[in-house]
This record gives sequence, structure tokens and C-alpha cells, in this order.
Amino acid sequence: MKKSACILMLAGFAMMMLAAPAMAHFQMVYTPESALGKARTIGLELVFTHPFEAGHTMDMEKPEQFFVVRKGRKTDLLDTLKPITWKSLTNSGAAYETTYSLRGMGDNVFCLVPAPYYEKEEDVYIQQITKMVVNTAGFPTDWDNEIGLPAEIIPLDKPYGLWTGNVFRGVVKGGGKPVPNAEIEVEYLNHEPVSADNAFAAKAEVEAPQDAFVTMTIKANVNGEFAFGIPRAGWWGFCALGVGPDSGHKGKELSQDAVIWVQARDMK
Ligand SMILES: [Cu+2]
Repeated sequence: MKKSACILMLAGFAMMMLAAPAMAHFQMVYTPESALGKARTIGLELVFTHPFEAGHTMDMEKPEQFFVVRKGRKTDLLDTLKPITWKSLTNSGAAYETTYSLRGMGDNVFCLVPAPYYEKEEDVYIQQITKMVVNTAGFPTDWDNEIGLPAEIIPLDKPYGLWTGNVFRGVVKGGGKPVPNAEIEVEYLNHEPVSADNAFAAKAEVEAPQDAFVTMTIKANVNGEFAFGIPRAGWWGFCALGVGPDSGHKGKELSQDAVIWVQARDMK
């Protein structure tokens, strides 16, 4: 092959690599069970990772905020966080864990505002503001309330009350306003987190036929609303990209994303 053709091919290959979507980063706030019969102490793990593949886990810095909202009251949990090292299938990353003693009945909306993460490959900061709801005794209180986070997905269906095959709907908001046509990445937590080991189980629940199934991409409508039919039991993460009002951090671009996790169960 002529040298010029070879260089062209290499250039083309490099461009393809650049254009290839990086598998979606996902901020997790994990606990095994989101719908509990009664209040008890639960474990929580905060991990910034690639949940479908149990892939590369990014180092988290100390979060800006971590709190829980119950019956409209906010309880700060930031100082309860303990650093841990979370093992993915390919590396280890700095993460956090805590425990929380649930009380009474109702919804507990856990909210995490992580420190912006510098993504070297893209030369941007990413801040995935994340919600996860745990309910006790089936008594609904706060699940559908807007917390007022800079980037937030407001659920239209209970995030803890979904059968497999149900639809999960939400409204994407940025700075308190719906975000028309927001782009939302969806991922299945495909490797069970083993909390005792601070690691993902090696076994995958499903195999993806192709990359479009690893990180699924859906769009909100003009009102910022989206819907997703849940095909399998387990935890599903939804991440609306770059919807928050802050667009810069330390002189670089910042993507302020809104994440919510929902859990579906099989009818059996
Ligand atoms: Cu990634």
C-alpha cells in the first residue's frame, strides 16, 4: 500500500476512535433492596463506574453533598461517608460507603452531588447528580417530589414499585425547568455488586448483542418527559446528559448530568 493511503487509513481509524462513544459513565448510589417491608439499617455504596460491563471505575473525590429527604425533611449524610476501594473487572477506583438507619414508613430519597470528575480523554469535567429512592412499608411520601437539584430526573412512576415489563417515566429538569429533547443514557446493572467485597460479581446477567445495548440511548420529548419499558428485573440507571445549568469548572467544560436509579422485580 502507498504510504499516503496508509496515513489516510490511520487518520480515518483515529477519527473513528474519537467518534466512538465512550461507554457511559454512571454514578451509582447502590443498596440491594429499594422496597423494604419495614425500616432497618441499610448499606449504601457510592461508585462511579460502568455498570453494564462492571468496567472501568473512576476515582471519586469527596462529594459536595450527600443527603436523604424524608417527609420533606433533609438530613445531611456527608460526614457519614467512608472511603473504600471498589473493584471492577478491570481496575479499582476510589468510592464511598455508608450505612443509614431507616425509620418508620415512607420514602427516603438519597441524593448525591459528587465532586466534578475530570475525564482526561475528553478534557471535560463530569458531575452526575444522582437520586435513589428506598421505601419502607409501601407508604408513599416523597418519591415524586422535586428535590431542587441543579440537574434532576423527577420520576412519574415509583422507582421502587416496578414489575418487569412496566414502563418507567420521568421528567428531566435542569435548573428547575424541563429540558426538551434531553438525551438520556440507560444502563442495566449487569453484574451484581458484592458489598462485602467492595466489588462486582464476575458473572454477567446478560450478554449484549452489540454496543447499542450496553448503553442504550433514548430521548425525552419536547416537555422533557421520557418513558422506558423495563425488560428485566434488577437495577436500571437513567442519565440525562449535560442538563444542569453549570457548564464550566476550573476553566474546562463541565457536563452536569442527572441520574436516577430504579429497581424492577419479576412477577412470580
Ligand atoms: Cu465511561
